[in-house]
Amino acid sequence: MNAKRSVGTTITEHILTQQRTNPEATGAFTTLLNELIVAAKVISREVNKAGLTDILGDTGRINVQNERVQKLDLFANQVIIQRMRHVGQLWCMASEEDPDLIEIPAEYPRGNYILVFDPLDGSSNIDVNVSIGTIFGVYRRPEDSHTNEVLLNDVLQPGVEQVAAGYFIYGSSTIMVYTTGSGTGVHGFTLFPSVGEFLLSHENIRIPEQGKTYSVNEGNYAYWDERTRGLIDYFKTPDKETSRPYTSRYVGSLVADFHRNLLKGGIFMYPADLKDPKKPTGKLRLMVEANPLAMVVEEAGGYASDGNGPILQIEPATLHQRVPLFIGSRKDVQLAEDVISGRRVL
Ligand code: AHM
Ligand code: MG
Repeated sequence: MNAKRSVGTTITEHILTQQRTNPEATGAFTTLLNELIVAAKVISREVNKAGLTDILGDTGRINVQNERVQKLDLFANQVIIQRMRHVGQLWCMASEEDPDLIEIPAEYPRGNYILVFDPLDGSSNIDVNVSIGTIFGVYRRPEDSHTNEVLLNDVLQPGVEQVAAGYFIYGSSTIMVYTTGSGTGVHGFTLFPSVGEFLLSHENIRIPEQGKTYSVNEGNYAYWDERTRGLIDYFKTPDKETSRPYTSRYVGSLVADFHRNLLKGGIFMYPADLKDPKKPTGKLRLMVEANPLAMVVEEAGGYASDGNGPILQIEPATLHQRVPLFIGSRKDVQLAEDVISGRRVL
């Protein structure tokens, strides 16, 4: 697609064009993605007026991760579930906000796709007008699944099995970034509120091989092991030859931190820490946060690791399992993996 023709390309047009290049495509996936986009537009509208309505704030309910659920999280979760359950393309869904799988009610037809999502990531930032986002991944129901029952095992697939992944970022503008993998590229679309359409704004995003930015919550320094501390110290230590020190940027919304690093280069880290001995594996969730962004970053030429190997190869054991996450520019993440795994001593 040349630059001239891509001006004004809507997301729907883009998905349809991609669909036509795949002779096996039935249009089911296009329908699914279109409905998700409608849900995101509704969430975006609500996020934009959050400061104006009493929807802002805390419901007092505690979610499955033992965190307080804010009203907008609940709203976003409901919007996605209600819009997606009737499209007829989904076998089931899984959300960060729900402890169990979300089944498709009997009155609606079921399909063969599985949608996993974090409806509103970065929830601690809702009240303070900092960017937040929706993260999603799409899988196919395993072909050897013959029962009519929805099984957890259908969903617990490694990230490499995703057929699509992406996110919506509700920031200074609302942007959707998605990929369908297999060399189709990562593309970004900006919502034009006056026309209510996502238009192609970032075609074929490539993340720089190496960045100059590191993003991590350094307040956790005291809870990290020696290797992790050494790694962060490395990024901060001046060295002309390797363009150090790196710049530190950390918003506290994964989508926002990831999106900046995707466009400009850099590494985002949420390492394992010893703060809560019951959760020695970091904070972020494999299925709804790490895997979708890992698919995006790898398709854009970057890498995502848990400190030992690729995020996308991890066989999930539970729906809400957490994982250490190092994600971004390939060289930076490879270095992090080498250090965390002990293969390289700095
Ligand atoms: P959430 O899903 O409850 O919003 O939590 C995930 C968020 C990420 O967006 C962000 O990267 C991380 O938590 C920030 O955590 P911390 O405040 O510990 O730095
Ligand atoms: Mg989240």
